[in-house]
Amino acid sequence: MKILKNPDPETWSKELARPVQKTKQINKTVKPIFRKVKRNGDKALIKFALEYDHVHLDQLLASQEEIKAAELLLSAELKEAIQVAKGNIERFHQAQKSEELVEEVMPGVVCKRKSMPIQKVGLYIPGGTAPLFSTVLMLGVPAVIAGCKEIVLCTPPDRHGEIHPAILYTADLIGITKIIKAGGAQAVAAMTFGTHTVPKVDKIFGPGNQYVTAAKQLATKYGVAIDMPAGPSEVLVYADKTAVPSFVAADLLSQAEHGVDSQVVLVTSSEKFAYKVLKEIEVQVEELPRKDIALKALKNSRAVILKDQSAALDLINEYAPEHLIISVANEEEVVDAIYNAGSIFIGNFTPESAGDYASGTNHTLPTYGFARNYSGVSLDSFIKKMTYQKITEEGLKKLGPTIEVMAENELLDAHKNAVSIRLNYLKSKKI
Ligand code: HSO
Ligand code: ZN
Repeated sequence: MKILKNPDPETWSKELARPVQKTKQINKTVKPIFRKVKRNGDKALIKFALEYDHVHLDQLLASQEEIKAAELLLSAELKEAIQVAKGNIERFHQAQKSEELVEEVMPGVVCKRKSMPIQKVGLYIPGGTAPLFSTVLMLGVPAVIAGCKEIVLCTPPDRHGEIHPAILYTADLIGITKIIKAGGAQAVAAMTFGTHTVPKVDKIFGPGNQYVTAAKQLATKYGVAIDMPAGPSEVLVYADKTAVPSFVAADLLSQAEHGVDSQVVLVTSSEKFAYKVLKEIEVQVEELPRKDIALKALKNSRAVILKDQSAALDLINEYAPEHLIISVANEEEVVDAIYNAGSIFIGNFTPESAGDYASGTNHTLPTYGFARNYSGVSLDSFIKKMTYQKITEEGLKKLGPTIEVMAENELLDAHKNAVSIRLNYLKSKKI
């Protein structure tokens, strides 16, 4: 982890640049995959499973027997943990429901706004080195609460053609029945175009490797929406002497273990504190099964010493971290000064892992500085808002002339006529 002492603001963006993504090369692979899935549907998915997952699949859809069997493979302890997490995530996302809005803006002119679920959604759950069953909760729970009509989940099978039992169990617990054994860009392509087994969806959610990310971007070219441009996990910890070095080290490592291209950042006013954290990292990383990954991620990572708090706040807002942990004495003041962060964790006893798994907030968050202009996933991500209006005769008499003069000045006479024709009718009716 490189240490930066009071770096000049001019150098911040360069010094804290995230690892670059090789998008050009990746798109070269992803585009033909899209073409083949579009043309050959299920057959292409089976072929790609053989090529990339090294398994021959007879069935792409996970069977009810497989789903039920998964439950028997999990410990009671894990099942209970998943249920507790599900309860909290449900509670927080249920609370995000908003009332229908009705406003009579003028006598006889009533406007309404109402939430409508996106009808068909696709959830991508990565397999590979870490089976992210927690992501099934983070995407599935709000999709169900929103009332999405069709929820399809794609996840890559292992070499035996199986899906991790915790992913199957969690999906089943939420009520997701369409679980497809497909991973990578081909899964995203299948949800984009639809195949015999995979329904075409309106919006695709979920994290994934660079191929999945590129595929999601490509899906938008075909009219499919995506949750956000996703990148590797990251955390920024802002800590002073009231923080605990071993806690901070553990938090930094918790995101460093996600992937070699993850980035973690420590910002602190005290150089001594920074060294204590670095020492703790050295000790703790030794014990991690994913030590090699974490060590590589630490190479992309920085400890920034900034004596001046207002400079530290500027740096955090400029960096716009996916996760921000605030462990300082004047935490409230600092929290209020942050306007760019995906999700904020406050105080010494709020590890970021809490939000990753079980506290209730969503862990699908904007990375790569996108916290500047994107929100994390929430109930809103599965909803669109529709507006309605009803104008009475009286209402049109009042509002009509306003519309007429505006239309006339935009040189759109047909627009004007749509009002005038009615006003004339009302006038003649009166006589
Ligand atoms: N920190 C990840 C989410 C996750 N962590 C899943 C553990 N499991 C992205 O925010
Ligand atoms: Zn995590």
